[in-house]
Amino acid sequence: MWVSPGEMERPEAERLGYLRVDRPRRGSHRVVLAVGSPTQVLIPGAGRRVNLRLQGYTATVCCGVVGLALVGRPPTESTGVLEGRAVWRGGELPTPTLIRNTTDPEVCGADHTLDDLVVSADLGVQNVIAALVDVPIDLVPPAVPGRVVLDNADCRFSPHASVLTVGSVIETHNSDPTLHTTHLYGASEVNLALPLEGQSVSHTVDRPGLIAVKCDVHGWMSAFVRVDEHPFHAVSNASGSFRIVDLPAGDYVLEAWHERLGTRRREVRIVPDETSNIVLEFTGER
Ligand SMILES: [Cu+2]
Repeated sequence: MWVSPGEMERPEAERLGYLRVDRPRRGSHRVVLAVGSPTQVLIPGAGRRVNLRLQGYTATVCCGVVGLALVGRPPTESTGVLEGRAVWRGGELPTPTLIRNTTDPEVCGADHTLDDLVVSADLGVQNVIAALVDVPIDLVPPAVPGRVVLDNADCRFSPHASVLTVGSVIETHNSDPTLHTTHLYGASEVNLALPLEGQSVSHTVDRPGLIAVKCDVHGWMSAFVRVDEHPFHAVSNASGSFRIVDLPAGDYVLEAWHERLGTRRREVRIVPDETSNIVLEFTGER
């Protein structure tokens, strides 16, 4: 993309994040784009013709640029949709691990499962977390923090698997008349105690990665949260299906992870205004 000076006034550039080139000089040189998630680069008035071309994480700057500002992806960029389904291809239908419970049985009941492998009658695998990996930073839209309510209900975490972007909030809630803790391990580490029924506690996730969630009181309670810098991720539902929308057209690698069945990586191609489909097969071999 080539742009000319004067497309943005300096105050606007500073509001969006101004990256100064300290020693502008004639001729071409490269600048690392250190802020934001840019795909469009606008040059505040430099008093002369300025050309700039995005090359991934760097920009090539010509002719004495004094600075540049970065803005988000234009809304007109071509996008597509990815629909997928996680299926069991490992033979006999598996079942979640059963737990005989002796902790708070009057509240939690006597039997539980780890919710660690839920397969539908037509072989769809639930709770597979699918996400694009190595997404170029210039294709990541401006962050929109989200929220997941992680309910401690009937001595289970719900939802069992979820996805968030960096800066989002995990709001854990206790729907049971007993003490639960929401203990996060991995990309975010904190132990949130919920001694009272009806209580909620919030925690902001500030790093990408996988978070394993456990309750210190009830060992069978578990959940997983994947945090990404981008919103191109989803969790398979009860029929094994997932859908990711607003994907910039292009070729990507999709990573699908399941707590018992392991990881699958597949290449996917996103075509503008079309829906791409993918089937992820799990056989029980990690
Ligand atoms: Cu608990």
